[in-house]
Order: sequence, then structure tokens, then C-alpha cells
Amino acid sequence: MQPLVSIIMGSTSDMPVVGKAADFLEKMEIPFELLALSAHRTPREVEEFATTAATRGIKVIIAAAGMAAALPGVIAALTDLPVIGVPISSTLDGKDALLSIVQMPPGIPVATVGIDGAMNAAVLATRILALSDPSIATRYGTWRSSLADKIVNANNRLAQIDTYSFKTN
Ligand code: RP5
Repeated sequence: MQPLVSIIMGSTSDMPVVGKAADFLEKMEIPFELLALSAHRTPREVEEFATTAATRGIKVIIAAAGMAAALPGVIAALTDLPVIGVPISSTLDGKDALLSIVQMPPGIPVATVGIDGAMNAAVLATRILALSDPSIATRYGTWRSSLADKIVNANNRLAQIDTYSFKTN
């Protein structure tokens, strides 16, 4: 199976967060690869990955890293594929990684999600792929519709609370 999304993490210690991106792509039936690469510890391998990803058929890259998180930016500097950055919380509550990833110079953007926002990175990757793949668009649309059910069910449960004299619904 040919992967459409690369999920890259700076270290396998990022996997508890990054796994949420993998879980979502699995749910959407989107083929992905899962790799550890480090801009600081394996810079040459990062270059090899980034410069060959497009020719391997990858459409979107999700790159997660913590601390001085250079990985997403370095990948974005070496490919024209869309790169979605996920700041991982570790030191400084992840604000170090957030600023490292989001503050890219003009011309080399990284689409940055919130700290530990790996699932949103996968949702964004899915939306990008859905633009040109009707079957992904259908699966995504079904999932998106189900989000409203959570609120409908919450209101049904709230309506059943009868411990207040002045509650009117
Ligand atoms: C970053 O350094 C990784 O993305 C990870 O979040 C952090 C710590 O890595 P380990 O020391 O746990 O391998 O590059």
C-alpha cells in the first residue's frame, strides 16, 4: 500500500501524542507511514526523507517535535509538500516547541496546530486529501457530521437533570 501521509516524529518519546494522528488516519482509511527522524540527531536522514517524499507519492507531511523543534521547519525548507507541525509538550509546557514550529520566515510556512494537537494535524491532512479524493471526502464528511451528535446527546442528558427547582428545561 502506497502511503499518502508521512507522520514524522523527532523521537519515539513523542509517540503517545503522535499516535492520535495515526489513529485518525486509520479511521479515515488513509495509508500513512510512521517514522522517527531528528533535525538535530539525524539531519542527513531528514534531508533524504524531505527531498524524496514527493516523488514517493507522499501528499502531506505531519511533523511532530518537542523542545527546540526544528524538524517541521527543516522539512518544509526541503520540500514543497504541505507540512503540518505538531508541537509536543515537554519542557516549558510545549511553548518552546510551539514557537519553534510556528514562527517560520516568510515563504517557508509550517501549518502549525496546537500543543499536542496531533489529531487536528490528521484532520487537516484529511481535508487536504479530500480535495482531490471523493472517497476520502465521503468518509471525512460522515465523521464530521458525527461531531454534532456529541452535543445533541449532551443536551439530552442535561435535559434529564431534575435536581434543581429553578431549572426550566
Ligand atoms: C525532540 O526532543 C523530540 O521530538 C522529543 O520531543 C524531545 C526529546 O527527545 P528524547 O530525548 O525523548 O528522545 O527532538
